[in-house]
Amino acid sequence: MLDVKKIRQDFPILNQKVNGKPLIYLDNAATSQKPKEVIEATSAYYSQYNANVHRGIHALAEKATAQFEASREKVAGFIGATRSEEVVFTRGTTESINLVAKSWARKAANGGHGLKAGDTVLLTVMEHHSNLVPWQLLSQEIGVNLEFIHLTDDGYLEEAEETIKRVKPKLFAFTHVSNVLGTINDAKKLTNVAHDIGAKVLVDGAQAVPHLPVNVQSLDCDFYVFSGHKMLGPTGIGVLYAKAELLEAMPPFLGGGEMIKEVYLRESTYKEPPHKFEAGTPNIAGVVGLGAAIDYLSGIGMENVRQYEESLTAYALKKLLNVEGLTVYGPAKVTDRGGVVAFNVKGIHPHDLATILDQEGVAVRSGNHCTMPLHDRYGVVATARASFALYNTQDEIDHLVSAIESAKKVFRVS
Ligand code: 7TS
Repeated sequence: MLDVKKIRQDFPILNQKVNGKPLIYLDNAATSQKPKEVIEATSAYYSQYNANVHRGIHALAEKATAQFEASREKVAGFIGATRSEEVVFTRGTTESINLVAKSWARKAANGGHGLKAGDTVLLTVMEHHSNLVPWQLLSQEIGVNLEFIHLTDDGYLEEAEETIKRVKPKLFAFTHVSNVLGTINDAKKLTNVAHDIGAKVLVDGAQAVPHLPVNVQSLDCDFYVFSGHKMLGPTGIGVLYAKAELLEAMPPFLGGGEMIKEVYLRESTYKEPPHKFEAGTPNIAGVVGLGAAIDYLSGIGMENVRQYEESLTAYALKKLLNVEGLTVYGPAKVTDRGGVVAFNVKGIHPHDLATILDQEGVAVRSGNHCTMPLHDRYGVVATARASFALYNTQDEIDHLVSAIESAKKVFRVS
């Protein structure tokens, strides 16, 4: 088990009052807080070795480049990639998915990769907008068909295997863990089924990598994407993992400095991956901070993180389901879900609920959480959502529940 008391001391932001009450931060699915190790690593870059990477040969530039590339190695090790060349730095999950949609998908000429009019992209109804809109844009531009795996009432993918076999997609893109239902999809099995019919697979790991052990080689997916800021790292930095042979065949995403070998007036040659996809000066401080976040998580161990968050989620589900008039969305079985609990309280709009919780120092998110189709599926416009991280405690969940009870009194909901 984790020493949560000790862990909490690493997160300076947690030690404060909000609206006169101790802060209880339960909005980790939106973004996590940062340990001092990450803050200090970012600050050390700016205060000790700020320089551009991959260009200068002076001492600071060499140190910055070494730290930058060391972070890439750390990311590769953390997700079990075979080589660090398979790790492309982006601004986040959203940019990583757009990179695949712009580069891989729009280029059918490269060794048979890519998509063309009439090809099918299979998605699911539980996707975050960032795994819907890029494919809608592609559909409007080149005429691919979009198909969807629907959801069961209890928050699972419905007839996933049958749908994959029936619609025979060229690409299947789905979330590893839902940011609303919490559902952990069986990414390995789904990837296997999709590969059997010849599809490529993209897994959105934004809510998985911060909370579960993830190994891309074991999953065998073609693309895996995630964001630094949800895994204790800085904002503005994310990752696209892709199998080496795919990256090699993909055309550049953005053009400019850093990504070229030789430039002539009318044409250029490009560097090998991953640099081919990293045009311009990158978010160096972000990359360094992400490396520190990975060191921090690795020091604790992702199995331990998962075990602790699972027990916290079990506790939260038990407590919340005892509140009269409260509906929880997603699987009842805690082993099938991450630390995300979306709910509604009868008679109180989630925005009103979140406002009252805020007055009690409890930070939750309310709204559609960038999943409008998912909310449509369950016939609600919005939900309130509590989402946990390794520094949350049972005591904080007790406060959440009593704050919900106070809100019910304010709104005279029995
Ligand atoms: N995919 C999933 C499953 C997500 O939860 C999010 C962000 C994204 C993609 C996009 O990540 P970004 O870092 O590129 O923005 N989810 C949320 C959320 O649930 N509340 O705020 C952001």
